[in-house]
Amino acid sequence: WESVDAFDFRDITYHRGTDTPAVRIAFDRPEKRNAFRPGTVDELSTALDHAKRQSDVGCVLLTGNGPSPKDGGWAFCSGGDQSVRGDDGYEYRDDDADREDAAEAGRLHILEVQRQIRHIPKPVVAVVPGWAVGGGHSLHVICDLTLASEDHAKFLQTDPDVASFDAGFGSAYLARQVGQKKAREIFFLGKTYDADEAADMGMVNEAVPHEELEATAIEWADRITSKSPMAIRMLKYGFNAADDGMVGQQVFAGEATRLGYMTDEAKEGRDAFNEGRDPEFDDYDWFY
Ligand code: 2NE
Repeated sequence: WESVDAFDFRDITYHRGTDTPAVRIAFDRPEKRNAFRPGTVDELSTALDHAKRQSDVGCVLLTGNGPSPKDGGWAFCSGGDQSVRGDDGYEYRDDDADREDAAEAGRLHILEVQRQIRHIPKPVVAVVPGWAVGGGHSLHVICDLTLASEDHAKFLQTDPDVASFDAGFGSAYLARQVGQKKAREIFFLGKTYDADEAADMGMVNEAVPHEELEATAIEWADRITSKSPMAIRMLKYGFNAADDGMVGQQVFAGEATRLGYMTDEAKEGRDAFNEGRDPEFDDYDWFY
């Protein structure tokens, strides 16, 4: 990996593969179990937007750095930082308040990041080295794939303990993955599951020994990026479409439009308009 020089992030790290056309975005607050505060979410959003625009990058690995220097604990992400939770969302406080773009109102813009992950035209893999909790659990749920450390990964929903509720993708999309009864168990009983249990119930793709986690993640990125970018993009949006309503249709249709524009038939439509003549579509078949 090499650091992406364009950014000077504080709460995340952002690297690009030297041999693999992938990026690695990592929460970097291990002493807080990688909880996110508003500035963390801003940085994550910026990195995801940058990754989206890199046409030579085909996969995003989202993970959490560790271990904690305080106690050696590992985390993917423990959700919203409760110490900066105000009365209407999460607030820019302390050194977070120095940010030029700090908003006055409480923020819940991790939900915007969920939509970024959902819509970025390349697979996002949650690489879970430790705790995935609350809003951090929801982040792994929305990622396209989840790879977890069989030694340290733990999955837990605390939303109702802190009077929060991800009633969107974090729960409803989770139910698509593990079934309604299990999803309700995860939220209503708040049990902790290890990586093997999470894999058995269908919300984790694979559990691997901790020391193999990053190497396996890179191997997955290599496999993904060896395939057709167009096919992977269309498949991601196809998988999304059924659950995303008209927005899912719109995103899928946008990519179909792009493919359509690449045809001679579409070029004829464009050229005819620009040349001020009637389009000549006789050479193009009515496929069946
Ligand atoms: C994550 C968990 C289960 C870890 O437990 P453990 O025993 O391994 O560690 P510990 O000692 O609890 O945590 C280590 C340090 O990290 C801080 C702790 O306060 C502690 O700090 P110190 O005492 O060492 O100073 N820490 C951990 N998680 C934090 C957090 N989320 N905010 C602030 N500090 C945190 C255990 O720590 C835990 O249950 N954490 C809370 C999980 C949680 O409830 N998250 C919020 C859910 S709501 C949400 O994320 C959300 C949403 O659902 C929708 C929109 C926006 C946000």
